[in-house]
Amino acid sequence: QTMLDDLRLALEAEQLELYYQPVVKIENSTVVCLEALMRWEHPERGFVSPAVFIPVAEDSDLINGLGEWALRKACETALDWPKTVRVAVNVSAVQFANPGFPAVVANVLAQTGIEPDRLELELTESVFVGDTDAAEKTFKTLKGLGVRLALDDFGTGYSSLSYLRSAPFDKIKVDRSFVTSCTQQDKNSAKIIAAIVGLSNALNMETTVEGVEAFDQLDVVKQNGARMVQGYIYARPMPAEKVAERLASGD
Ligand code: G
Ligand code: G
Ligand code: MN
Ligand code: NA
Repeated sequence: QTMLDDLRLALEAEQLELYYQPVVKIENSTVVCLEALMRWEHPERGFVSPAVFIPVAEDSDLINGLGEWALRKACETALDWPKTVRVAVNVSAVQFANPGFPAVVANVLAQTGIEPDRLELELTESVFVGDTDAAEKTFKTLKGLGVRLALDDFGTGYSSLSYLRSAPFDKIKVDRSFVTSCTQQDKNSAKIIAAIVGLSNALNMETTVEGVEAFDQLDVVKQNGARMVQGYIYARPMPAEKVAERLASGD
């Protein structure tokens, strides 16, 4: 039994789960959004990271079904939250390149009834690899549906500023590697964070800095202009029941 076979069965048997990690406004510690992250606990394999199984799914058409499941589940779950709180869903570049993807998003919006601007799709720069005309068309269609678009893991991979010129992003998510390395010794990472925040502001986009784990890191990113962060310092990804508790407790 290959991992792909097991993953197919897991999707059918509803053995996959979505965890949610808060994105927090530093100023008042309020949760503005939660990022959905897939979790898979297999009876024999144990916990398998999405960093392992997403690439397996991407090698087959399973990524489309898997992605659609996550979109629908995340939107259904977010309906229980205050309307001011958004939900972010990661979209694989393979899923994004499927011509049927915008229709899937439209269906999920219609079927769940969630306000489109409460759904944020997280895309990485890899969506631009390949047919860029097709990618731009998909971006336009998605914006037309009213959903928000975030550029994930910014600053790593094939970062090119031209992507920001050609695609209608609402938010940039600064890759956590900049936070990991922003210490007293390494002043460059902090300056890069400041520059990305400045760029993002100039383009009327929001910025979330990812991977903040410690108070000294929070101080540095705050001093460099960040207003929203996501990281273990506030919360680890948690099951939906915990999210409801946390949002109800008001912090
Ligand atoms: O939460 P964690 O660190 O385990 O996630 C590892 C990687 O898997 C991250 O890059 C994350 O974006 C990706 N990932 C998690 N959930 C999903 C999902 O639902 N869809 C896609 N495409 N990627 C996901
Ligand atoms: O979608 P993306 O590739 O950005 O996935 C974010 C990943 O980062 C998730 O797998 C999540 O579990 C992980 N993560 C979130 N906050 C932290 C953090 O503070 N530290 C570390 N090491 N990982 C984090
Ligand atoms: Mn993400
Ligand atoms: Na990221």
